[in-house]
Amino acid sequence: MAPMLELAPGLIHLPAFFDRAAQERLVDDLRAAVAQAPLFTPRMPRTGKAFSVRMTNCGVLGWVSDAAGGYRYQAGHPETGAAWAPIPPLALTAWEAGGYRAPPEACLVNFYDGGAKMGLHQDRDEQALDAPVVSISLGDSCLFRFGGANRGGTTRSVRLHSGDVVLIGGESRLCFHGVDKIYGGTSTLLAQGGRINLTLRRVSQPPVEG
Ligand code: MD3
Ligand code: FE
Repeated sequence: MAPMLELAPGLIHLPAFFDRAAQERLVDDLRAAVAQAPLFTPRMPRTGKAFSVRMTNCGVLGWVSDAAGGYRYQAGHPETGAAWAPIPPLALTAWEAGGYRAPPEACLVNFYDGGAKMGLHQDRDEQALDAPVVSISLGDSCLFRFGGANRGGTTRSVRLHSGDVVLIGGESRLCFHGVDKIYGGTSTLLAQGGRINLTLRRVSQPPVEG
């Protein structure tokens, strides 16, 4: 594993956290997760505009969005009602690097084809804002952009590669961020190309320790 890089206070990049064998095992687990709870196309609240990224989830809660219900976490698939598959055990090793006292409840799985992007946004649908969001990149590299906690400030860009982990906590937990570009043909992990990002999240405030 390469050394960690602190991109901003609380924003930690762990390049090559997962080796190739681990990346392949994660992809195998994700195939099973998609078989159980198929990819869906989320839609913006109110307008119903489709995201270019397709999604599924693992864990007891999954993040979903549609015109009528908006952004939310729920226990089942928005179209089939199926329960989400368990979070892959290897993904939990990246969560442990974040040092939070309770396990993640949700693992959002984003699938980017060559043309997909994600606009600048904050992750603020969780109650446990003291918990980091832990991101795992698989497949083609991307250009990731992040700024501060206010929209419209200056931003910086970083490339994320297959096997990289990013911990988004502390002062950076509410930073604006997005994915500007996928670099096609930069990884052989996924036979059809594209990029997968897993984000592990604690949604509810954990119970107080007894
Ligand atoms: C936040 N996903 O699903 S996660 C999302 O690559 C999402 O699919 C992106 O944003 C993706 O909500 C990015 C990783 C990440 C990396 C750096 C950040 C999130 C960050 C820096 C600041 C704030
Ligand atoms: Fe996000």
